[in-house]
Amino acid sequence: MAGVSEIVVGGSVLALAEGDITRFTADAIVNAANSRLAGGGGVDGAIHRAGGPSIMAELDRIRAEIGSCPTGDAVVTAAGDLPARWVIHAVGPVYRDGKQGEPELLAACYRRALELAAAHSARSISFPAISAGIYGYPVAEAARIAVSTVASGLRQGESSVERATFVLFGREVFDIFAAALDRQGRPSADG
Ligand code: AR6
Repeated sequence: MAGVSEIVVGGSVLALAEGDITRFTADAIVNAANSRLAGGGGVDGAIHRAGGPSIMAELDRIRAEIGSCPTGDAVVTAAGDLPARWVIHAVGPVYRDGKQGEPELLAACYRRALELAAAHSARSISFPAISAGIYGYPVAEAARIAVSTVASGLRQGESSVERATFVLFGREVFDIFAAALDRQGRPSADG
């Protein structure tokens, strides 16, 4: 399935790319972190490996200050060796059955990441499919929430973000996001 790979929302571009987010240049890269901000596998492991130890050193300082980052929230560090200025460490929910507030928490962490990007005057931001790996969120549902939340954040128009890109690992996840973006881009979904 081809699907669309970008749409214009509120004067900004919402795009999809397939690949490794650590190789993708953007002002801000979003990490799928855990609330301990302790690093881990998946995209979190890749970001710390590629970005180098300065990112964890900064998270150590943040942890000393705030303890942990609640699910649905995010914190910002510099991006070390990554092709970016900031990493926004967003904490998505662990998926149980979808009735434990997971949709709201997933939407909250995308909204928060966009807010933090705007607070740092970022013009471009890249997102992974938060919660859709180790945290077990069904990908189609995670994609629908991700695309609609970021689209509505961009549509509000006061953001510095001119380009938001979902950088997706593997063709399968890309195609699922493409279907969600396609639905979002239709006039009826766009309001
Ligand atoms: N670039 C882009 N996407 C990636 C990359 C990459 N380099 N690597 C993996 N993905 P996950 P979660 C995709 O598991 O579900 C960690 O241990 C992956 O295929 O990284 O939010 C944290 O510390 C999937 O589609 O994040 C937390 O404890 C998506 O990124 C926990 O995992 C998200 O998968 C967070 O789990």
